[in-house]
Amino acid sequence: MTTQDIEELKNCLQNGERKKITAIIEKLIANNTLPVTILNDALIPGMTRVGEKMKCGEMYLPEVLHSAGAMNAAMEILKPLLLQNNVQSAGRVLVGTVKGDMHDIGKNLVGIMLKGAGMEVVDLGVQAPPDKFVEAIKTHRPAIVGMSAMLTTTMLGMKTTIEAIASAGLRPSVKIIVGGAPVTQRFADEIGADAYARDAVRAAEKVKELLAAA
Ligand code: B1M
Repeated sequence: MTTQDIEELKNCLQNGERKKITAIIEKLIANNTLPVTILNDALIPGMTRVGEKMKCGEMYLPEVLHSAGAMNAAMEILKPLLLQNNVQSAGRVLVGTVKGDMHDIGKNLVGIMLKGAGMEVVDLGVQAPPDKFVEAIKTHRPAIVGMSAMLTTTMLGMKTTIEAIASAGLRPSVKIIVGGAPVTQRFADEIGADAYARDAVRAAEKVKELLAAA
């Protein structure tokens, strides 16, 4: 993958060009570029650039939605390729974006990496309130619960969710991992999570460690 390919992919994300981004990715795959390289070298930095432009008022919400649509279209192509190594379930993981937060691209990526590492993933979707996590733990009995938050306001919902899980008497039965752009190791420690991961690849590694220690 050349620097020109990378720049083109970033531009496609910025301009929300679904057809073009899928065509470029298909060409790169046909030329044996690794899906994880496309993801890490072009798509994630591309979305970061969208975020920077959003922050300084160069891009507005409707445009960012188009960017998210292009990212999702790209992920549709990469997902089956990232899952190719899928093996027998190494453990069940419940994932969700917390209450009030509708960002799901990062959470979906974490889900893909977990599945790729052989985990069974139950996805609660976005804007999942604490009681939805509690009910899902009762129903699905996961070993691990993963929470995602992208806003400084909604990340506080992770604390509330951990408290709700504890109040329901379910805290000893699960290990909890948290992540998302504003989340840090320090915050994870403060709210009593068992682990924090900066990105989806590290999330899958941390979950493996948690399962091994359980
Ligand atoms: Co929003 N948004 N957004 N947005 N958005 C951010 C997060 C923001 C940083 C942009 C900015 O201002 N620079 C900012 C948050 C500021 C803050 O709180 N500090 C922001 C804002 C303000 C908002 C709104 C409030 C805007 C408004 O309405 N005025 C609004 C909130 C809506 C809501 O949730 N209630 C809003 C809305 C939206 C869209 C709907 C338009 C869209 C989301 C579409 C979707 O997800 N389907 C959107 C987008 C796309 C973004 C940015 C540009 C990109 C997010 C993304 O997908 N990144 C984002 C800017 C940015 O992040 N730089 C921004 C790519 C993705 C692969 O990375 O999600 O970080 P990420 O996930 C990573 C890691 O964080 C980690 O691994 C992933 C992969 O490596 N990770 C985990 C994530 N979850 C994890 C869980 C784990 C472990 C690791 O364990 C379980």
